[in-house]
Amino acid sequence: MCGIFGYCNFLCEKSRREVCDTLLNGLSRLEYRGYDSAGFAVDGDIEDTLIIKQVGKVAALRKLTDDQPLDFSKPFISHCGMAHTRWATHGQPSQINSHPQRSDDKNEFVVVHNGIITNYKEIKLLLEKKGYVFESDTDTECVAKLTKYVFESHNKELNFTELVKTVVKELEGSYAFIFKSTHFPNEIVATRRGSPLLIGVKTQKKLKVDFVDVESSDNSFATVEGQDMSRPALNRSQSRAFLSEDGLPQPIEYFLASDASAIVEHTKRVLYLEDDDIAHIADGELHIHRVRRSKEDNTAPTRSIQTLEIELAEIMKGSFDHFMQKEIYEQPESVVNTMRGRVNFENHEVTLGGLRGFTHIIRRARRIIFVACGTSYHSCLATRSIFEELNQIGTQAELASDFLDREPPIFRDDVCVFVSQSGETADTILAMRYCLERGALCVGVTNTVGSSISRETHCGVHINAGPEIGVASTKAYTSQYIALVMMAIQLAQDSKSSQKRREEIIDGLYRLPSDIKEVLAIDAKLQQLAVEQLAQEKSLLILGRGYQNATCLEGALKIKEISYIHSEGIFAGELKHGPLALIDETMAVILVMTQDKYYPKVQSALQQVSARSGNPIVICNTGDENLKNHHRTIEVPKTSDCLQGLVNIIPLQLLSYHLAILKGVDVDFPRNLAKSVTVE
Ligand code: G6Q
Ligand code: GLU
Repeated sequence: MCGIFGYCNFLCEKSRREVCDTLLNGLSRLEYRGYDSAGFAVDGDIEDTLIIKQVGKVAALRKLTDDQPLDFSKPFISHCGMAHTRWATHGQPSQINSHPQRSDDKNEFVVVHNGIITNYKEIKLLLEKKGYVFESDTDTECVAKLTKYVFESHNKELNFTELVKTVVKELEGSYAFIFKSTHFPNEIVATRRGSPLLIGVKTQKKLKVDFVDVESSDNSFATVEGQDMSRPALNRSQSRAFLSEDGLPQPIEYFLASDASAIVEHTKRVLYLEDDDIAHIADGELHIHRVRRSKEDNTAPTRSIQTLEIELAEIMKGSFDHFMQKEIYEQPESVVNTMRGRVNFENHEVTLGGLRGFTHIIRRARRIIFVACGTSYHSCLATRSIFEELNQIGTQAELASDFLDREPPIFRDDVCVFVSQSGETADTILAMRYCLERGALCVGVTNTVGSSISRETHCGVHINAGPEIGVASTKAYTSQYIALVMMAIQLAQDSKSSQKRREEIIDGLYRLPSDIKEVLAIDAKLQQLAVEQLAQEKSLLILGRGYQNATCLEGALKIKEISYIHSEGIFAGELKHGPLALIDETMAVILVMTQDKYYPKVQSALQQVSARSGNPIVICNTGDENLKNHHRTIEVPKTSDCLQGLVNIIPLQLLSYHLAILKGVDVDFPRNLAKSVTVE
């Protein structure tokens, strides 16, 4: 989904050029999240708000900015600006549909939005009846115009926080917003429900405390129509975090963003907003309010200011041409990071601290239900059978969207595991909340600290893969896979019968980094294969069986999503039930045929394909002379059967990358896709 970025400087002078560059650079860090158009809002010269926005990527916006007849040297001792990269959900990518969206042609209220307002049509109808004229096709525009309407309905008496509180109470759907207004100069208000938003804080001196109070206010609210109401008595506690020693306001900068990759180069001190938080930045202070302050609101009374663990280098490409390539090559390290401090290779033990106190409950589960989307779903498929083998608990893998469509029965003795790299995928979040409501124990497996899934589940495992910027998931897949294998092992650790099996798997995990390096070493051969034998194909079938079912689905997804070549993963056991009709001398086939108990059955699939003049490329274990002498092969090292998919996916990741390059695709920004799909 899209990227939101906000920048506020207080008592530290910045030129308009510096402000615009900070906003533009922030957007470029978020561009992988959605990038069909971009824009920002800054102060003009006469207490007005300037909006500069453009269809296309951030580079186009940067060029448009440079062409503006503005005095870029103009200094601002205090200023609030905001920016947005869009991944359209309502209204085609176009200049007018880009964000910020505005309330009127004077830009009295401007807003940037990540998410979907599901009741925007009703709001739009109400406002059109009140005489408002809409200029865009977006859902977001109704929020900007509703803000103006509410402000005027209350004789312009509401303060910025009260105003936004009143507006968001009328909204349904998911959002992260930043609001800016000419009525509230040098202030911004940010709020979220279902989409991520965090705030970085940068000060010259150390902060006095590392948390911000959530300010209580009484329950009386303004309403949309200007009814009588007691002005909510906001108990504006002086936010202790931002006072300097002498109690005077200090120079300070705030960075708001959809994720940490846009903040880390400025500061590592960040605060994660919770759903229904309203953050108000004014006079150098950050105040946190709640949309609804009531007894049921069991969020913490403060928001801690945490220290980011990621480094700037991690979100840069380094010597690689693309983030995806970098992340494929990072896997020997990222898999170690996933296991670090959790696997004791000497005594063959796994300890996942995030499950502490819940392991005994999970062991008694009636069912284990994985729920995920896309690549994350494939990591569940890859590990489902080792869960069943080691723990003798029925384990199923569900696609979140299908799960939500079916609304299946879920019981208190079910354990539901939500796997999500971003931790913000709407389908997976909605499925999680469905299961939470029904009393199931919910486990989160994510790569993003502070994400909705990691915060709302009862317990969980952070896969520690480091930020994954490339839209096509690679290192997150292998780290999710390993995290789930570690979970399966930990759950079985009190059983003697599986002791040997667990030791064999843990020894395989120990060798995994070198196994992956061995495959990365044949990258040039894979590139040649792509150039000489696959680049012209219109369609590509990938066959696998058993543990390799997931490999063939994941390999096919990689190829289709970044090279746009149609590719289909087919369970080899299903070949004769229909797909075999596709096989002839022209159909490109990759067959995953590494050594495991299914090998003889995959052998018969190979014979079926060959008998129809198929000429598959076979992914096999190094030294499989039989296959090497009769087929084009990609040789990979052998490991434990349930881990072999971690090795077999590497050549498919590399092949998809090379095919995309040959097709001239912008690998890190594949068309129509975004890194995190935070809408249904
Ligand atoms: C795959 C894509 C995509 C992704 C899903 C789930 O290469 O990245 O399929 O896996 O959209 O995303 P999350 O893992 O963030 O929930
Ligand atoms: N729904 C809004 C739109 O289509 C926001 C999309 C986004 O999150 O980028 O403009």
